[in-house]
Amino acid sequence: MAICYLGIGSNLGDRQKNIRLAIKRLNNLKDTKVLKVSKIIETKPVGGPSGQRKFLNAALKIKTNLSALKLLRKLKSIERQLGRKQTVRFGPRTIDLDILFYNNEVISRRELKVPHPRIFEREFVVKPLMEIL
Ligand code: PH2
Ligand code: MG
Ligand code: MG
Repeated sequence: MAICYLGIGSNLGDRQKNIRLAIKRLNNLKDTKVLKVSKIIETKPVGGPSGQRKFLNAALKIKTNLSALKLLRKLKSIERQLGRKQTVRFGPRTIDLDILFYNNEVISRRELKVPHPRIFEREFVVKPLMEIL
């Protein structure tokens, strides 16, 4: 069983609903339970095209029997189910689910880097994360 911290964000559509639904889907994954959810905060977009809407961000603590890579695939699938389209880097998205930590593992693959390489330069990640750590 792994303890894992995730970042979640949305700045398209009904942001609150997207986040609530994503958490629900996550909790419904096999052998996965959401243990903690931080407060949801509104944050200024960092990077990406100018003029995009503010984000709602939060952090989650989960436990899971999925490997980090399997978890990543499930997160991508939830993102697609909630209507995420691939657009420009850091552009607007209905939902974004990022693995921040997976136990104490260090993973350096093309498709997945853990700990997430940009945690500490991003207040929208650090703030909710600190709350649940
Ligand atoms: N995610 C990004 C890029 N910029 N800015 C905010 N405020 N919140 C985010 O979740 C976010 C961002 C890439 O994933
Ligand atoms: Mg992200
Ligand atoms: Mg992402």
